Amino acid sequence: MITVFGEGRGFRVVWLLEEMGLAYRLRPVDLLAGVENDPEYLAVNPAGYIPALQDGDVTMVESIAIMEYLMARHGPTPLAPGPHDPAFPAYQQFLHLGEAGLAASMYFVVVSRNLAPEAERENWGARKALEVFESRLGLVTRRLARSPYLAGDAFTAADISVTYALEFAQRTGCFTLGEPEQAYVARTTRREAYGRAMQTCHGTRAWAAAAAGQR
Ligand SMILES: N[C@@H](CCC(=O)N[C@@H](CS)C(=O)NCC(=O)O)C(=O)O
Repeated sequence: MITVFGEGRGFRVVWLLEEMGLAYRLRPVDLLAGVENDPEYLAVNPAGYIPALQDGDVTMVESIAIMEYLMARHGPTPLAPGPHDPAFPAYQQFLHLGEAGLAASMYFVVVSRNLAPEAERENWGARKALEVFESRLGLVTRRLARSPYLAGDAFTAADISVTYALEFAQRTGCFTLGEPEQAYVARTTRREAYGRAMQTCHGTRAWAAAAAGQR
C-alpha cells in the first residue's frame, strides 16, 4: 500500500495518485503542532518536512521526485510523455519549474510575511524570492498563450506541479494571478481527480475554503 505523509505539496502527490487510479492512504502530519511531537513521522523523514512517500520498502521525500517515481514505477501514464515525445522537453521543464522556480520561491515570501518577527517581514530575501516567482511565472504565461496546458494540448504532471504552486501563491494572499493563469487553474482544477484529491485532503480543502472567503 502506498502511504502519503502530509498535505501541503503532498496534495500534488495525492492528485497524481487519483489521476493514475492507484490505491493509497494519506497519513496527516500536523506541522503547526510541531513535527518534533510526531516521532513516527520523524522516523520516516528525519528532516521533518512534508510530504514523504512510502511504497513497500521505498521511502522518499520531494514532491516532484515522488511524482516522477510513481509515474515510472507504476506507469506508463500519459501524464508523463516519453523522452521522444515532442511534448517531453516542455513537460520536463515545467514539471520542475513548478517547484524549483515557483513554489519554493513563494514559500519564502509566505513564511517571511506571515511567520517572521514583525521587523523582519519586509526583507531583501523575501523581495528577491517574489521577483524570482514573477519571472518564472512569466514563462508559464508565455507558454499558456500558445497551448492550453504546459506541455501542449494534453494535461500532464507538469500541470499538477504548476497548478499547486499557483494555488499556493493565490491562497496565501501573497500574489494575485492574472486572467490567463486564473483561466488555466480553472481548467486544470475542474478535473475529477482534482476533486477527489480535495475530498481526501481535508486540510487543503479547509484552507482553500478559508482563502476563498477572504477574497
Ligand atoms: N521541495 C520540497 C518542499 C517541501 C516543503 O517545503 N514542504 C513544506 C510544507 S508544503 C514544509 O514541510 N515546510 C516545513 C519545513 O521545511 O521545515 C517538495 O517539493 O516536497
